Amino acid sequence: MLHRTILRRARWISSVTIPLLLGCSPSHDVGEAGVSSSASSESDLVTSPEANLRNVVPAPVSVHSRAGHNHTITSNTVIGVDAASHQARHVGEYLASLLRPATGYALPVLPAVTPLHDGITLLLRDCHDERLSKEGYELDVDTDGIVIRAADGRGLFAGVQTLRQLLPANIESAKPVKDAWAVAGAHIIDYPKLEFRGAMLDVSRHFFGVDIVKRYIDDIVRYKMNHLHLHLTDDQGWRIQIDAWPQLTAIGSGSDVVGGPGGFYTKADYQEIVRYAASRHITIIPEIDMPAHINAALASVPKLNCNDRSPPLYTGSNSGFPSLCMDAAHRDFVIKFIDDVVRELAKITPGPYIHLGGDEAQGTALADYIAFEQRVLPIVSRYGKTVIGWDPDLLKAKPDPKTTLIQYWWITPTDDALKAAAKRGSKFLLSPGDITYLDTKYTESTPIGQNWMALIEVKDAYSWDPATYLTGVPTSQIVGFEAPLWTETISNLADIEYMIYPRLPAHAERGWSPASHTWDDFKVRLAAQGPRWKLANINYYASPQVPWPVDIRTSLSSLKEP
Ligand code: TNX
Repeated sequence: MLHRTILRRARWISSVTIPLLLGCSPSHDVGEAGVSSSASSESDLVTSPEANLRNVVPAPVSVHSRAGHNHTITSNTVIGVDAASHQARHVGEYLASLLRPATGYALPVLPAVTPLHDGITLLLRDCHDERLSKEGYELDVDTDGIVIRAADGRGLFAGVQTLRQLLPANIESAKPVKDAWAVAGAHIIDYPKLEFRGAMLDVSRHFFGVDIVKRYIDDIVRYKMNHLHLHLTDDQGWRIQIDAWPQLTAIGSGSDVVGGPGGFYTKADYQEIVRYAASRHITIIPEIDMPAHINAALASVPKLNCNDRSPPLYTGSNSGFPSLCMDAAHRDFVIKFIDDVVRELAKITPGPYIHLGGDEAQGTALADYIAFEQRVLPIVSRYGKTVIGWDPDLLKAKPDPKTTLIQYWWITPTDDALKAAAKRGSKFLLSPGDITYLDTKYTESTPIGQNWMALIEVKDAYSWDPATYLTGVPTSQIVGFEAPLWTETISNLADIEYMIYPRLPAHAERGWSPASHTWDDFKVRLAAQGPRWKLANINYYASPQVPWPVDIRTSLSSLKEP
């Protein structure tokens, strides 16, 4: 495998609607034609309910307009939630919290059994249609009100994200604004193509506090993402409290990639993140990267080193040099250390996964790497979790497909090792570095970010289908995708948002929507998101590839370039 320092030198630059009749659909009339995805004019793009209906990202599976049946949210509107369900109530409260600031309306949340007059009603009901799945929903807008139906809180939550985009962009304002809060009459059926749609935030190279992580969660749920991977440890910092090894945070958290103050999450902080994520139907995946990318732990615990001496904290951007010591004198100590860390982390992580890294272990001999992984991967299973590990590295250890999910970050989708792993039954999470890496510069002149693997403009980010990306691996073995944000060059919220917008919505659509959508229809819908980001105070890269509406183009200079 090529190492990334070599790659740094040789850079690669590199609506159709589907009407469906679902078994659990209520019977009702829907409009004739599907809605095509191009706005007719730029002002239309920003304002009309019909344009909003055309411009949803990710594009829903099926959209039928009901012309003449628009519904307007007013000060009398109520939010109805399935009387029997906590989940529906939580989603209803969340919806109210989204709509109250801009509308200034009370929007009381009331129990409901059937759709409420002048209401936005969220109903759960038996729905055995496989296609609708747990995250699918149906959304009906009629003169009398709006109804979202789903089999699960996750589906209601996804439907709420769609409804948010059906409202005028002004709904993103934090302060009351005068607007006609009209939503186009419609019947929408929607569900995801792939079950795992994730983002990663590296909190080791730069540490980001709980509030920024919450904002990141709010950023990714707009586009129906459902997993957040936290890269909690690396050479530059250890970011999670472990009671059995207090040195990890007392020493190992005290710096970052540029020698800044660093920081860490207490268990209470981490649990607060997990709770906030769960309230938005996001699963948190914690990563403890090993046996390389481990200098912060080596700096904290001398006996993890073969010479029993801790190196200093590392403040550069190189990788691959350190390794946990696996010689006969240290092996048991190191395994006990890992067992403690995984046990404590598993206890505060309700999601099914723990990520053990495994990437770029150039400082570990291959035989030692294989022996290490074979010993360590089962620890995660013992604590009831599925391991995720980075590949191409981890496949060298032939991990058990039943207990390990392979996160593929390399850029050779025809790789024989992958095909062989697929034959053994492995499942894959896709993060090809030259497509999904959110720390990558858009162009040579992007002021932050890396360029060692590629330059990734928004069109490049949209130019793949995770379901069919790996040659010779059936779609049934692709769980989904994850877009990682490494943070060597990224140090604050404005930087984070500049790198994820607008590429994250591109990946989100590739993971959610039918593959038939094209860049040409996507770029128009993406453009319509710009005013929403601006109103939500989200910093973003105003890519020249996107036909942003005139009124935001003229005010782009007010956006902060990091
Ligand atoms: C590679 S990809 C890494 C990270 C870096 C990133 C920078 C992978 C699993 N490891 O450690 O932060 O490149 O682009």
